[in-house]
Amino acid sequence: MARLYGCQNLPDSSNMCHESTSVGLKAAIGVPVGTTQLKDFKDCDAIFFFGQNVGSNAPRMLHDLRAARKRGVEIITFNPLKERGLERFTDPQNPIEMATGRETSISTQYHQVKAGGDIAAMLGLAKFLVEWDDAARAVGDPQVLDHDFISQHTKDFSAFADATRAADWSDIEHESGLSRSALEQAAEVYARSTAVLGIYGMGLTQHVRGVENVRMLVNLLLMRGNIGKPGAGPTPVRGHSNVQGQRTVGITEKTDLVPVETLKALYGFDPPAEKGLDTIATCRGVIDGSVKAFVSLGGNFLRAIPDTERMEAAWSGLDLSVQIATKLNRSHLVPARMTYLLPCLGRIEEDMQESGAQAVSTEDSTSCIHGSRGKAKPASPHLLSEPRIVAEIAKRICPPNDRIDWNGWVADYSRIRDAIEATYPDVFKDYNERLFTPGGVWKGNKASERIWETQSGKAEFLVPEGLSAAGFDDATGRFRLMTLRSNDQFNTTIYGYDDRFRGVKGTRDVLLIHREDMAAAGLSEGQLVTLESDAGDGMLRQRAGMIVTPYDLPRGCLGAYYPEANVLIPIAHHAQESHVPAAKSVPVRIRADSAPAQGV
Ligand SMILES: Nc1nc2c(c(=O)[nH]1)N[C@H]1C(S)=C(S)[C@@H](COP(=O)(O)OP(=O)(O)OC[C@H]3O[C@@H](n4cnc5c(=O)[nH]c(N)nc54)[C@H](O)[C@@H]3O)O[C@H]1N2
Ligand SMILES: Nc1nc2c(c(=O)[nH]1)N[C@H]1C(S)=C(S)[C@@H](COP(=O)(O)OP(=O)(O)OC[C@H]3O[C@@H](n4cnc5c(=O)[nH]c(N)nc54)[C@H](O)[C@@H]3O)O[C@H]1N2
Ligand SMILES: [Mo]
Repeated sequence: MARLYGCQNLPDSSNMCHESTSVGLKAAIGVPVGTTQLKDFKDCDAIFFFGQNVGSNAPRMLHDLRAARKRGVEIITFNPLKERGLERFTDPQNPIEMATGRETSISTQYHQVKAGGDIAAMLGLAKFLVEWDDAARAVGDPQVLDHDFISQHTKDFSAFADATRAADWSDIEHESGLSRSALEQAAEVYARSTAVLGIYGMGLTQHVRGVENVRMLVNLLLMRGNIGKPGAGPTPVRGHSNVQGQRTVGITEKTDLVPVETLKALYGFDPPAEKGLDTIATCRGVIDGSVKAFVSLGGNFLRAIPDTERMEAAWSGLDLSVQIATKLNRSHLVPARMTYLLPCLGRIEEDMQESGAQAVSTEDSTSCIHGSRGKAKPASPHLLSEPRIVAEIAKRICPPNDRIDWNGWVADYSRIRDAIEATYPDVFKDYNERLFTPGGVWKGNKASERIWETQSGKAEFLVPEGLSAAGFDDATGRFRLMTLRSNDQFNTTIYGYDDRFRGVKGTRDVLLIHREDMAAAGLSEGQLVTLESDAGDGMLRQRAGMIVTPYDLPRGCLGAYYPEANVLIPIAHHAQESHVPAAKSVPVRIRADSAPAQGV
């Protein structure tokens, strides 16, 4: 509908999430997604785990981690916070563990890296490896790096190796917040492991240098050939059930990712040639008035994006807001000049169309595509499905096109899948026949076969520009704020006020702070403070009534909950290449509240 209408302004949740992965992995190894599958958990002998809170946000993976641990796999974690699920796990399906309270400890090493300190930490690991390798080769000992792989498959290794040799240990220690000896312990594990998974989440992607974070992880993996063999490879943990799949079928603002010629041939129209708007560009467009209308297919845009107050104020300037959703949310309460709330069926609900009950499909983090058929009775007989709503809008706004059978697509979704297959024949061969394959249909992944669809045809090392991913300088009184999810929320939907693994109860207005930073700032536990953005753009952004809560995290770093803290993030504070809002290192200052804030 968007392309026929003539625009590909398709901002989506991926723009706020793993776009740093899509950009970074594509440039480095030629695929925008992870190279691993679930079976790789059974073949790895070490896991390097960066910035993902598995216990709350990907709990099913705890079983794979636990099984790996039981096999003796080393799990080396880098996270500013001691996340409970990464420390230890009691298997709810194991009667003995449940009855005895026995736990499996998960991480074998836990490194509380500074927020934004991962480039430095990974450079430290790489420096050890290069230096050990230099020394070993000088005396004819077995090499530490996989030089066969490096010379056959990669580009720019020597520039990267030189950068590690030149890096200064005191800078690495300062920027990572980790000691040289701690990094040495981690590097030793990496050097002796033969198959390493590099797992990561928002702790790497949501930084000004989030793309470099991802590419540093790839650098590390490439050094010992840890891509394209069993048990090894970059493993981004995605969020929404179909956030990866929607990209695969063309939801993108980037023309070069669209099969323009195929669309032309199939449907006889000229798809837009110019780049569309991503999430950040959309925010800017709403503020400057160049965006006139917003159609939302799911999500809670106004709550998920940065700069909440500015964006809510600008929203009323839109001519039109159309919100297609399964549940009411905050974005629905902020009207444009004309607003439509269109409730729709959800994926678990039965979706009856002319040809019978319909199925949809999703793609998971491991590039497996699964069919999904709703079984629950719809909340109301009046609910329409998403394809129906989109088709009805499209019929009214798109230029007539006799090659497009909107009604036929809605009557039978397998015909939409036929069209997807025709558009992407390699990925979606025999799509309908294979839809319900047990375990899903693996989409295939060229990098996992060591075929590199990059500019150079090789996997590319990157020399990072600097050691900090934060994108701003440290200054007295300036902190790095991480905006986090609690256990009792799913993104912008808050289910409860407890965060049980972190020991937070009854409120979300907490400010997690190191005890010594608290003392140094003259604050006391339980005191109310205001957080103020320190972006230096002259705009006042603040959140009052935050409860000072001493916590085990690195000095200079703070934690608060998303989405409440989004008011503090300037729109301009985003990953350079991917435009992911840099929600894991926001420059802020703390001001003591004179009077208790309202509502606390
Ligand atoms: N229950 C539940 N599950 C979810 C979601 C939810 O809201 N609730 N959301 C879904 C979605 S859309 C997504 S994208 C995923 C998100 O899942 P995660 O990727 O786990 O995202 P966050 O909860 O934001 O937490 C990021 C983690 O990174 C750490 N971190 C912060 N800054 C840094 C840093 O600079 N370096 C390192 N190494 N670590 C850092 C934090 O301490 C935290 O443990 O979860 C998905 N699953
Ligand atoms: N500060 C900060 N900001 C962040 C993040 C962070 O870590 N820190 N994380 C970012 C990330 S990773 C993400 S993914 C985004 C999430 O941003 P969004 O995707 O915008 O937020 P959600 O809360 O997942 O959206 C949930 C809403 O989607 C609708 N919905 C649910 N299911 C369906 C469906 O099947 N169909 C339709 N049509 N509607 C449905 C419901 O109305 C529900 O209220 O937030 C981003 N924002
Ligand atoms: Mo996400």
